[in-house]
Amino acid sequence: MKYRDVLIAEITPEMEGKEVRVAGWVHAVRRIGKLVFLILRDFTGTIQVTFRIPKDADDETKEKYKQIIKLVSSLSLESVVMIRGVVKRDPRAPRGVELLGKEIVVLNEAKSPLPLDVSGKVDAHIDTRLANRPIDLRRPESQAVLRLMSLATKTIRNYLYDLNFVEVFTPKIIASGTEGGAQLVPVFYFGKQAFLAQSPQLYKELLTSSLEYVFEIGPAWRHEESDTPFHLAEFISVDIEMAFADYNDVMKVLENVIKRVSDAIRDEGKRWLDIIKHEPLEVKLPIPRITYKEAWEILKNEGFDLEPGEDFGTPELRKLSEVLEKEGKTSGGFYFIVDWPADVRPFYTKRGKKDVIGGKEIDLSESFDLNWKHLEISSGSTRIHKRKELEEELKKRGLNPESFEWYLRWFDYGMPPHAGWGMGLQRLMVPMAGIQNVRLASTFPRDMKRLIP
Ligand code: AMO
Repeated sequence: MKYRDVLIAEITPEMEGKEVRVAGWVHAVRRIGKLVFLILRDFTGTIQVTFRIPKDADDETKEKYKQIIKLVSSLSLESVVMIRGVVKRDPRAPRGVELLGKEIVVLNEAKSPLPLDVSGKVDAHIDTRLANRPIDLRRPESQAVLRLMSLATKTIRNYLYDLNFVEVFTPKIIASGTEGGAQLVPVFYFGKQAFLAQSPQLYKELLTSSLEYVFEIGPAWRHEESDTPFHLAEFISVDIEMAFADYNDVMKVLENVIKRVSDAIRDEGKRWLDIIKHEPLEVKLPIPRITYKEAWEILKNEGFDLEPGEDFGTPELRKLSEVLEKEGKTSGGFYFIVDWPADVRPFYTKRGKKDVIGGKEIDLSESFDLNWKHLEISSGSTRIHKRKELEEELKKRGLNPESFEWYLRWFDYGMPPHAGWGMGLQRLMVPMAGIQNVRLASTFPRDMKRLIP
C-alpha cells in the first residue's frame, strides 16, 4: 500500500484541485451536522481534512460518504490513518489550505482514553510525561527539544569535520574507571568484572598518537546517586582530543562549538524555538575566562566558607555566575573557570603553575570548566603525556598503576602532547532549548528511578 505521496507541510494553496495521499495521526475530530472535520498530524505539522457529501452525488456515492463520515466521527484520538483527499484553498485555515476527504483507511486504531494528552491543552507532570514518553514525544513541544538537539549534533559534527577531526567510536565496556571509582556501573563480561564507560577518556587519548584529532559523540554511564534535574545515569558525551595542543587550543575549539550551535539554533532552529517559545542565546567570542583563584576570592568575599583548593558546588556556582553576569563577564550566560587546583581534577590532568590562594600554596593544573550560569556544561584540560608523571598521579590518588598498565604502556612509544574536553549533550540543551531538566533532552532517560520505558 502506498501510504503517502506528500508530507503535510508540503501541501500548499497552489496545489488546489490536486489529489494527494497523506498519513499520520488523528489529532482531533469535530462533527458539525453532516460535516466532520479531522485534524491530521504528521511530523511536519497538521492539516484539516473535511468530509462532506458532494452536492451532485448519486445515491451510491451518498451512501459511501455517509459511511465514511460515520467512521471518522467515531475515530479515537491518535489512531493512525491514511487519507486520500483533494487540496482546497481555505484562507481561514492556518496555512491557507485544507483537504476534502475522499477516502480514509484506518491503519491502527488507538485505545481510548490516552494515558497522556497529546494536544498540549493539559499540562502533565514530568514524571507522567517520561512514563509515557512514546506518546509525550508526539507533542510538538517535546519533539522540538530533540529536533534542536539533532541540529546541535549536526552542527558540532560539521564543524569538527571542517577542522580535520575524525569521528571515532571507542569501546563502551571497559576494565577500569577514569573519573573517580564511585560512579562506575559494573557489568559481567565473560565471567570477569567490567564496567560501562564513564567517558571515552583513556581511549581518545591513545588515539591522538595515531589519528591525532579525534572526536566521539556517544553514551557514557555514571551511577549518579544524586537525583537532580541535571544528572543522568546515561548521558551523551561529546568528546574531543587533539595532539600537539594544550588547554588553550581546545578551549578555542569549544567556544567556537558553542557559538556555532547557538547561531544554528537561532537561524535554522527558529521553527522549533517558536514552538517552545525560547529566546535564542547571543554568544559573542571570546567567552570570558576567570581563574579558579579569582572565582575563589569572589566567593570568599560573598561570605562562602571555602578551604583554599576546594571544589565548588551548585550554591557556589549560582552565586559566582550571578556576580559575573552583573559585571558583564559572561557571554550568553557562558564563562570559563580555568587553572583548577590539581588535586580536584582527574589523574590524567597536566599540572600547571603554583599559586597562593587564601594564604596557602596550591598546585594548579592546565584545566577548565565551561559553565552556563550554575551548570557545568563541559570540562577539559591539557593531559600528561609522560608515563612517569601519570604513575605518580595515580599513586597520589590511591590508584594502582598496574591496573592502568594497558593504557600506560603506550606512553613509552611516542605519545604526543595532547589536550581535550568532554561535554554533556543533554546539559548543552539546557541553555540552547531552555529546558529545566536534562531528561527532556533524552529520548528515554536513564536515571536512579528509570529503566523503562
Ligand atoms: P566530566 O566528568 O566533567 O569530564 O564530564 C564531562 C561533561 O559531561 C557531562 N556530565 C553529565 N551529564 C549528565 N549527567 C551526568 N551524570 C553527567 N556527568 C557528566 C557534563 C560534564 O561537564 N573525561 C572528562 C572530560 C575531558 O577532560 O575530556 C570527563 O568526563 O556536561
